[in-house]
Amino acid sequence: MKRVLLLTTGGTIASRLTDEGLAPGLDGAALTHYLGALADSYDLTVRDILHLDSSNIQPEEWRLIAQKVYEAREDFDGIVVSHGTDTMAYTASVLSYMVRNIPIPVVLTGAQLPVEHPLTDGVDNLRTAFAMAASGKPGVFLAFDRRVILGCRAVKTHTTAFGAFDSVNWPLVGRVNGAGLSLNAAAIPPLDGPCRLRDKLCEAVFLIKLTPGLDPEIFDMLLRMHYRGVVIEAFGAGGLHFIRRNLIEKLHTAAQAGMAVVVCSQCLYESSNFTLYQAGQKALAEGVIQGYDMTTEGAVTKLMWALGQTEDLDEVRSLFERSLAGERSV
Ligand code: ASN
Repeated sequence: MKRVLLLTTGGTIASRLTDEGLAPGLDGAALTHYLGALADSYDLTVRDILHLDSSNIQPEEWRLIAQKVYEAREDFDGIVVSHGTDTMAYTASVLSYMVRNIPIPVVLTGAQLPVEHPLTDGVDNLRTAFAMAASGKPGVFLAFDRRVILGCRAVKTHTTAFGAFDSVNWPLVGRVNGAGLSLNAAAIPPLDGPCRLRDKLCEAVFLIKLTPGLDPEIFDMLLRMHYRGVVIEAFGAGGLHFIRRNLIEKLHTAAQAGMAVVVCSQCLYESSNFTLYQAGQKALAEGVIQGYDMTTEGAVTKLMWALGQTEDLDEVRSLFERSLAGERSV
């Protein structure tokens, strides 16, 4: 029997109705009760580490989850982390960097309906997550709606549908069907070294979604607030406005002040290409880093992580030129 560790953190899957709406109230023992006979298929250990709606999961909680995962890596064949869906893609992305090269599967899952609800999707999602955790395939993954997604490529795209997550710019890692759990080996990046816990983060990273006419003074405010990194979701393949309100000028100011700027597309699918248009090339000339086909969640957490590892902006740039866990196509 495969040794599987279930780390619980809260989320809808573990929620109950309170006077103030749904809130996490069930522990891991209650979750496993709903697994029924499935729990007997694994040598299961349960550890409750948090009881939070994932809106309250922040860098402090990411570090705790990463530490618990890292500590358990040699004692289990796989780890399942139950987690709220709202910020699960951020946690999955940041874990991909913090416990990079983890030698076992780490699988995040949750639900759109509490496990106590008669129509819950939670049991099904846990089933998929346990099967992936027992697969022997190393990496950080997200299991939902009978599909397995590479952690740093997952995006929450639906508020209530059971198929809440998409695998963005990356093939599905696995699917559950009549053949069981069918895995796509090509979608699982190979390990490229030993696993070390690298959980230092720089939380001073801001995300800007450009809107037509956005006031460039936003950059002055961010510098005054000591932000060290900014991810800009720019227009289309890669463009920022520079007439009347000159964002490019502010990119120059930001670069001079030592701020790392990553530019992505606000389109969910396909890659950025800032060389295509004048409105993108001008940004590249100011030294911004391209996000290419990374998800916003993958880019924001990578920037927090990279700035936590080094203060040298050239090193940050070189971390973005590489794929650390499959987060960008190279
Ligand atoms: N608000 C919940 C959470 O993220 C949503 C969910 O889990 N479906 O914790």
